[in-house]
Amino acid sequence: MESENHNDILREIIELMKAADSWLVISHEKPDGDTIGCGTALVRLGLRLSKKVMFACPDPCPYRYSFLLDGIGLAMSECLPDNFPGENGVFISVDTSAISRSFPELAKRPAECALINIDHHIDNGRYGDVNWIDSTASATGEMLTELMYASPWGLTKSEATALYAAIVSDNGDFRFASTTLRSHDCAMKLMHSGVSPNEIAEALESTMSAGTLRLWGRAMVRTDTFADGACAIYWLTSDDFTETDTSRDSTENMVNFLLRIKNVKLAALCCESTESGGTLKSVRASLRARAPYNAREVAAVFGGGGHDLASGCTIDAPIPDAVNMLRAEMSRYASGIAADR
Ligand SMILES: [Mn+2]
Repeated sequence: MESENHNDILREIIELMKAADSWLVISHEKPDGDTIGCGTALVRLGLRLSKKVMFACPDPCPYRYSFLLDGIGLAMSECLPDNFPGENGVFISVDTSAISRSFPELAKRPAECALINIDHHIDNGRYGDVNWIDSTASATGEMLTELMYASPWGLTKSEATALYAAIVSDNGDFRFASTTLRSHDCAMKLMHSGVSPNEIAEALESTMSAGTLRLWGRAMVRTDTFADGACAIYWLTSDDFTETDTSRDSTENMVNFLLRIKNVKLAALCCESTESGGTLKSVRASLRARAPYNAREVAAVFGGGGHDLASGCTIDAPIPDAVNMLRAEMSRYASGIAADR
């Protein structure tokens, strides 16, 4: 039953993409490797099929993923382009759980253009006209690999490279709990299309600036463990970013490092927002968990969301207060888990 639905929805999406003259591909804010990899794969496919295609991404692409834009940078836009995708066009959002996480004005899109929503976030708001949501996929890149394989279009090496980068950046190089047989099956398919895992690893891993390493050092010396060693937290102020000449891009995957501490099951990185020009600064928190701990439940207390093991939230408070509030909530959560045992 489930696989029939799966095939039906793949067929429906492929038909919509085939019939449209233009595609407007949409990513989420603060783009990560999954949304950039999926978006650029679709742009490359669209160009190959002679579609008019644009990739709208609300924030700049992190330097780490800039190699995925080689040759297609002109198709990038930081706003929703006017009159695009046009009359016979579709919107395709990738890895985006809510319209508010990309372009809120998409809610007022022209009725004749369908929005195809492809995502693996369990809390996806199903805001599209067609919604393919699969929270068992370790990355939206897995879903797009399957879509491409089910289509008559095939996959070029550069499209496959973008999807492979999407997958490994979301499932921690096949190390996170989200990794399944299906993840490796997708990797095999992508290697059949010419992907070189080594080339991609080099492109992704050897892109750190010295400033980024200094930034990580500033967080690491503040490592604080609590709740009998089950929780860990560290934080960065906006001065840390300024003085190391870095931005929030430089914190990708930083929070995962805390889970390397023995027995830590819930970890958080708090970053003072460098964007708000006003005096009231907010704090962006990234959370990671190891089962049975659930990062999404903790983020939800502060109005955030995400996956069970990886989530985030924004706390409108100065950084010392935000860190204290989050630490208190993590402690409360950890003692609840301990009491259940
Ligand atoms: Mn993702």
